[in-house]
Amino acid sequence: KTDIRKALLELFSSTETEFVSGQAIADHLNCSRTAVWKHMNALKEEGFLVEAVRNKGYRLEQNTDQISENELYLGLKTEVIGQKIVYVEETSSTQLIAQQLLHQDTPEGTLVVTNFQSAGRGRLSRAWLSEPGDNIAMSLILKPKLSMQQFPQLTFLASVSIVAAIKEVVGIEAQIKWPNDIFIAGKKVCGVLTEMVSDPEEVKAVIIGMGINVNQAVFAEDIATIATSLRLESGEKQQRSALIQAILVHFEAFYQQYLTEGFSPIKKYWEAHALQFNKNIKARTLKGVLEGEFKGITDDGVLLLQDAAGEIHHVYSADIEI
Ligand code: BT5
Repeated sequence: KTDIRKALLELFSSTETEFVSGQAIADHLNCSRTAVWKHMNALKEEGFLVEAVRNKGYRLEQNTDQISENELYLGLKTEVIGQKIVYVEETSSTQLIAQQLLHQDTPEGTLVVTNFQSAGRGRLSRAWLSEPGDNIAMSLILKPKLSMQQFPQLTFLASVSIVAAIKEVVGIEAQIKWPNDIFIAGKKVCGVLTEMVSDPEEVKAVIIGMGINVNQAVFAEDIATIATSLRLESGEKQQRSALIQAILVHFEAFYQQYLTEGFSPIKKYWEAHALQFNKNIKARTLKGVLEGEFKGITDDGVLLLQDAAGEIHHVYSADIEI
């Protein structure tokens, strides 16, 4: 079924704004015209804008959701976060551009955004895949005065900001999977990558990378079963710039609260949106698999897991199975 969808989308992306007759689609897919009609309806249900005109055939509305620096600045209600935005049409990774900007002494709150990231990175040199024009790939630069132990807290801060923004703009209650994934309906819609830039004396800055599947509808084979997008979940195309602005506004509010009141209000919000909170989980660590109830996180962002014997384990690094 995903193969048919892929073939359909490929057909439409090569025809641009032209109508394609039902017969031509049927020939291309090697199926009946009734089947074509069913496939087109399925696309419609997934949120694609399908236009069907008698005697002409079908047309798929092309991507019109552009991002630009101007659009991102317009009406942005923050004081620091996103007050400098660097937009690039294409890059290997926004994390790298952020690093280069830091060498030029860019201010706190600088945001790097791209329309297409060709070599996005996850944690532990895993890949972050993103189709051009559909998604959000961005990196935010912060320069807080924090101790080494506090830095992981910024990942959680980013997660809660994204969850709040998705709720506001899309109307969906997303969940956070420890440590850095955002899930909707059991699938990953966003990943956060926090990197420190330090010299031997001090931490100089933090770069928070955020990758969000927004309007992408088809995913590469190896992530097709685990990934979803805001469009797939809401049934509607989303405007990326509106989402980015909402993330910046929520980030600034949480960040100010964090700097004055500490981590505990962030932690509360995080735990209230945590996937499998107080439920049984399996944590795959380097030393083996731990099983038990997920009891929350510590102030250092360490996962707390209570095993069957009642003992609490501190999990510093692991993949959580759901
Ligand atoms: C992450 O890593 O989830 C962090 C992703 C951060 C990406 C942003 S985009 C802007 C900035 N610039 C960068 O170069 N990176 C940041 P991790 O927890 O290691 O998860 C990676 C795993 O998620 C992969 O191994 C895949 O299994 C899966 N994955 C890859 N692309 C995905 C996608 N688009 N949607 C859902 N899952 C994906």
